[in-house]
Formats: sequence, C-alpha cells, structure tokens
Amino acid sequence: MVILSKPGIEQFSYVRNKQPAALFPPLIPIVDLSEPDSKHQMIKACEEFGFFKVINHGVPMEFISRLESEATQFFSLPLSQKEKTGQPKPYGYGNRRIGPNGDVGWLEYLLLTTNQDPNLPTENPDGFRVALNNYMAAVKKLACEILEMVADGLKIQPRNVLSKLMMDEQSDSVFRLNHYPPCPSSNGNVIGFGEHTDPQIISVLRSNNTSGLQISLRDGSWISVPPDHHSFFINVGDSLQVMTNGRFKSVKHRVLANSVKSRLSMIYFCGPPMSEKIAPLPCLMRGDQQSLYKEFTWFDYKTSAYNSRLADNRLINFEKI
Ligand code: GA4
Repeated sequence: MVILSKPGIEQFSYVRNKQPAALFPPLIPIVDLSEPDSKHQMIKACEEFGFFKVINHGVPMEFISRLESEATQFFSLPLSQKEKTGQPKPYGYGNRRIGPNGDVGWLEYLLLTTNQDPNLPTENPDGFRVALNNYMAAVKKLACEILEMVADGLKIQPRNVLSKLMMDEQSDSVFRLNHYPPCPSSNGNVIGFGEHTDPQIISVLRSNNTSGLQISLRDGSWISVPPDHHSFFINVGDSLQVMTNGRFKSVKHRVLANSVKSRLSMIYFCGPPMSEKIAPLPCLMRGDQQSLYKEFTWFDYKTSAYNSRLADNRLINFEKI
C-alpha cells in the first residue's frame, strides 16, 4: 500500500456544491484516426469541448503496458527511495504538493523534461528509461500527427506550422506520470488534481482503467470522462487557444480521487521552444481581425504560469483589454 507523505487528509480540498449528474450528459467526442473525416471531427471537438478521445492511434500497446508496469513498480517503492529522485523544481518526484504556490492534491507524481535523461533511483533505471523513451517517442509522433491534422482542418499551411514546434530540438515539452492511490474515506469528492487548464499547445493523456478525470463544459458544469486504457485523450492547452485567437478554448479539467482503485496516468505536454512567440496564426486572421492577446513568448507565459495557483485563469494577464 502506498502511503502519501504529509499533509494529512483533513488538509485536502473537496469538491464543493457537487451538482447532480446531468440526465443526458453530452458524449465525449471520439476521433477515429483511421477515418477520412477525422480532421473535421477534431476541429469540431476543439471548438466545442477543447477535448477529445483518439482511437486507432497507432501507439503500440506494448510500449504503453511496459511503461505502465515500470511506473507501477516505481510508485510502489518506499517513499524514501522515491524521494531520491529529487523534488520537482520543476522536474522530479512530487508527493501531494503541486507546483510552487501551495496547491495540494491526493497524488504522487514524476515530472520529467522530454529532452534530458531522468535520474531514476530504481533497481533497473535503464529498463525504466527505455520504457519512457519508447513511449515518449511514439506519443510525440502521435501528437505531431494530430497537430498536422488540426492544421489541415483549419486549412492552414504549411501543415507542420504547429507540429514543427514539437519537432524543434529546443521544444519545451514535459512528461508526467501521476499516481492517485485509492482514498478510502473520500466518498468520491476528494480532489486528486485540482481544476486547471494546461499552459502548453496540447496534452496527450493516457490512463489505466480507473475513473477520476472530469472536464468542464462551456456552461461551467463538470462531466466525468469514462476511462479507456486503449485510447488517448487530447486537451487543448492555453497556447493553442491563443494561436487560434480564441476559436479553440483550453479545457478546464480536474481529477477526483477514487475510493477503491489506484489511478495511473501518463501525460505528454507539448510545449514550444522558450523563445517562440505565442500569437494567433496570421493565416487564421480574416480581414481586419485583431489579436485578442498581447505579444508574449512561451518563456513569458511559462514564467507567469509557474507564479500562479492551479485554478487561476492564467490567460487573463495576456488578454488585450
Ligand atoms: C499544469 C500542466 C502540467 O501538469 C504542468 C503543471 C505545473 C506543475 O505541476 O508544476 C503547474 C501547472 C501545470 C500550471 C500552474 C503552475 C505550474 C503547477 C502550478 C500550480 C507540469 C505545467 O506545465 O503547468
């Protein structure tokens, strides 16, 4: 059994004013990459939800299972061993504390940069490293494919205008393994990871078959995302919201702790190089349309994000008044 370090359960956040589940909640959009129409389905999903599920994604199941098993082994190590990874400043092993500004959640995690070999204090660090590299390479390829389909769907050229940011050697992408141990006293309302939007372009998430992920709809209501360990889930991040001048909206999401089962998720956050200007793509601007946002780089946005609390609206400081 995994014991999380302090703070104790009493210091955790709970979902307040939990609404009764809607009788007919909208279905999460599913994009089948093997279908000819998938790019249009993607655009619709990004506009309406900022979120969709991807099937027929081409990521080999063996890469997924291998990393899941390495991650499970890592999280089952004694706390003192896991802590040898170093604190997440910003990369390392984290337990309950999220980010530098006082947020806490019912989870432990490993936060890694995608272009440096991590320091892993396990018995077989090479096995874990190979599993991470295989998985990250396959998911990066999937992310690039999705970004190229988005460019096609938006009729923008060249089609690698977004994916090239990820292919760049300087791309500031981040990888995260989250482990949410069961929270027996939770009643399903303890916050595992508090509500937030992701600052990056898109995030590619895969989890085991334990529920917990919820997304917020445009009317502010929350819906649960049924888990599916064979599929990937894509979040539109704040940077893509800006690059589409608000046509896509970044999706607010959160994770609730499960009272019985462990949840394990793996997320690849697609970030641009630090010096990249984050601005509406000129080819998307019609006539005399103006940018809704001030000029800024990914470095500016990331710096501001790391000074914010999880639930803050981070884009508000970058909007033109
Ligand atoms: C949210 C998306 C990614 O998980 C992350 C998170 C980061 C962290 O956990 O250190 C942040 C959060 C995320 C946004 C606001 C700041 C920074 C925690 C936090 C309170 C790795 C990221 O890039 O931004």
